[in-house]
Amino acid sequence: MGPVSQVTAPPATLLRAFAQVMGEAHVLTGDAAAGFGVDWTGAFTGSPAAVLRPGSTAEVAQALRLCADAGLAVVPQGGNTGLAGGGVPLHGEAVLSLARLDGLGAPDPEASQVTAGAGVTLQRVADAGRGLDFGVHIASRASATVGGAIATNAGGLRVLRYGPMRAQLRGIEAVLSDGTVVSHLAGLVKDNTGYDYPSLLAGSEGTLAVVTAARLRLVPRAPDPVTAVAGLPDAAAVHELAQRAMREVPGLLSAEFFGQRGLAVLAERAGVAPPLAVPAPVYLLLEAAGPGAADDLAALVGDVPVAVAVTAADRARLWACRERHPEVAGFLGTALKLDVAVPAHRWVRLATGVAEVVAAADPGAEVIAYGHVADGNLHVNVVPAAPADGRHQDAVFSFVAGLGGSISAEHGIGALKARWLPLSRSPAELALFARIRRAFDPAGILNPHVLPR
Ligand code: 2HG
Ligand code: ZN
Repeated sequence: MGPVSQVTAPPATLLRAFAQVMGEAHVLTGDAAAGFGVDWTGAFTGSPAAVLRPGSTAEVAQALRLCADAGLAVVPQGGNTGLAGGGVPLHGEAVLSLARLDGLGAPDPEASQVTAGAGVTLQRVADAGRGLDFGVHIASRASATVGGAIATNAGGLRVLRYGPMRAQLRGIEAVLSDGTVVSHLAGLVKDNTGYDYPSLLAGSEGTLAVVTAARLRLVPRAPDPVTAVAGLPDAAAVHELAQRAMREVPGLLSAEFFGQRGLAVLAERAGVAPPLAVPAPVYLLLEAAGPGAADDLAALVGDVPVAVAVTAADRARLWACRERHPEVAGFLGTALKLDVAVPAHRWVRLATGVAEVVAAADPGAEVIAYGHVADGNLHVNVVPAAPADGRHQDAVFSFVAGLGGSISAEHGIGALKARWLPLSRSPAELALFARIRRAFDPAGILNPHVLPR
């Protein structure tokens, strides 16, 4: 597929046509559009050709038809909390913001499901019904939206229990680049009637179709959660305790890893209270709920130094130590967010070896590593000292590929990792990706610089 023509300033006739579809107030250009061109980390900055803010699925369809006819490339955008630069217009694309699709249906208590517009935040889904919760729990849940979380197949803090965003999908409504609306929202758990395209859209990073709504699984709200933070000597001890927790704590919801360096930065720069009186080199946060959870956690940790919390306020204090880690690198500079995963038995090698691997490429770089230990997922946040010219990705991703891992566990490929995708995917797979993509988006206008085409 050839490159789409890039229109940096759409002609006035096209802007007028967009305004007729969604109202003038929702077609932004110039300064009003600039904020949509920068990602949360500040590492990716582009200039949107225009920002389109449709208010309904029909308006999305009309807008895409106009874009396809004009050859105007489009980057769909949700809460703009992505960390791989996949949701910002780095090549003069138009931004299609789904924020106004914020309708949330009444939850269906019998099916434990709800239908949510693409612009609904994950926090609103979690609060949708009494006694119910949402399985995907991420630190940015107050801003991150359903459409973006599907497009990146977001994971987060409870994947070990409920799976990632893909596992919550019971149906989807989406618009293809020619304006065709495909909708499958009945929410049937058993439904073997052909291709599972909702699952294919999960993790497609806005390249196949624009998600406008989803039917989502809700989970019972976990009763009386208990949160514990154990101080441990090294990554091997973290891994071993997390493995035991998976086997011995039936109510386990989370197993999260962080280190003393990140904690010290958070204490100094953000006033976060350290969990233990005596600092430990590394920490494992465990959360469990349900009958016997407190006893199970106590039996598990034995005489390891631990802080335990049961009230919402105390739990929030312990969680801040982990949930605010994404901010640490930002306090020190502009972060490269490298989100990788390896098979369980290689996680210790990854966690212990990655700082050295980065140091070999850039001795002055700062590395803050933390993550979801039970998923084999490590967030390697790098604050470069040398130019961020790809050397850090080269080093970390080659190391990870050598361990049989993935260069993106839960954040996606975006612009940050595009060059390195062949480390995780074979030529045959990449060619198949391109064929799938052509079937969904023959005009080649959907996020053309993300994923192969
Ligand atoms: C987390 O687990 C998020 O906190 C963000 O996935 C990780 O900022 C990051 O690298
Ligand atoms: Zn994460």
